[in-house]
Amino acid sequence: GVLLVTQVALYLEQELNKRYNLFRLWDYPQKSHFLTQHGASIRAVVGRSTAGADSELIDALPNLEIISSSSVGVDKIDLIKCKEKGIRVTNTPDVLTDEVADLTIGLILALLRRICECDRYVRSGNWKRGDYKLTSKFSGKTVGIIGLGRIGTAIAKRAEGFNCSICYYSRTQKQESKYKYYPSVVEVASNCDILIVACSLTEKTHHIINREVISALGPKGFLINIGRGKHVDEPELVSALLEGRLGGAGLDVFENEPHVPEELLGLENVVLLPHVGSATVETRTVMADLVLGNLEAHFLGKPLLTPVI
Ligand code: 8YV
Repeated sequence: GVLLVTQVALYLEQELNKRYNLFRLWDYPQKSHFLTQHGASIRAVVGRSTAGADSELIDALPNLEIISSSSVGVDKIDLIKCKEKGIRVTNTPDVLTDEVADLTIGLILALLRRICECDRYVRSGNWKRGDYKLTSKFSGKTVGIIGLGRIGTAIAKRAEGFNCSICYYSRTQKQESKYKYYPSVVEVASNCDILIVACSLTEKTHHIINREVISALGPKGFLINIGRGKHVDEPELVSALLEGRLGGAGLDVFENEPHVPEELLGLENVVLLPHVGSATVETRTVMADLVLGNLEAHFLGKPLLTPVI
């Protein structure tokens, strides 16, 4: 059996249902009851960024062989436990890189040029009462990127197209990169106009955007988060925005999705998106095919397409 731990694209769910004996965890209001009854028959778990497999779930599935996640981030999976137990884990890298990088540029432009607010201005009829206020230019600004991996690099390439200077922080300097490296996030924040979070979520990157970083970015700086909500100390971000200590924020992710801090809803200098970085028909379809491909490879005893471990 295959256990789906959260709702996924309909196409993926239908394909899983065609190929396997599929259990949907949400069909069982009493999770513990489901696990005692069916736990031993589950050989694979399918999840995504909203739900994976924690230590408790893994322990309840004695015959689990593989976890295939429809996401590049695997922060909801207990990788240490999987390694210990020899459980394989796969994700969906590369296929969503362009999509997330495109959305990041969209978020920057929406935030700096206030595109969403402009749209509301026209719809409300306010244009007839006078011109819209002036906004901020993107081209030529300095962009700081946290995490120069696949997605960070794709964002940098796009920002170069806008004549931006690029600097970055990552655990180690990338020798092959022409961008300016700073060995700390605070230094990047002090030296850029737009700070973008594009690293994976680990214990080390949890709250990597804290009060000190926000202060370094300052009242003219903009924060963009397309990583995970937990990269940012959200209460600190909210108070900095409310007190005018940060210029603005473009957020695709939040600490406690789908809950967004109430205080942000009334602010004009934020753009709030419902975690849609990879959410196009094209990309979600390729992601689904990769999830299915990994499961198929595993059950045929072939090498996994995109193994994490
Ligand atoms: C999605 C993501 O939210 O890939 C990731 O890590 O956060 C996104 O692509 C998602 O898991 C798609 O189902």
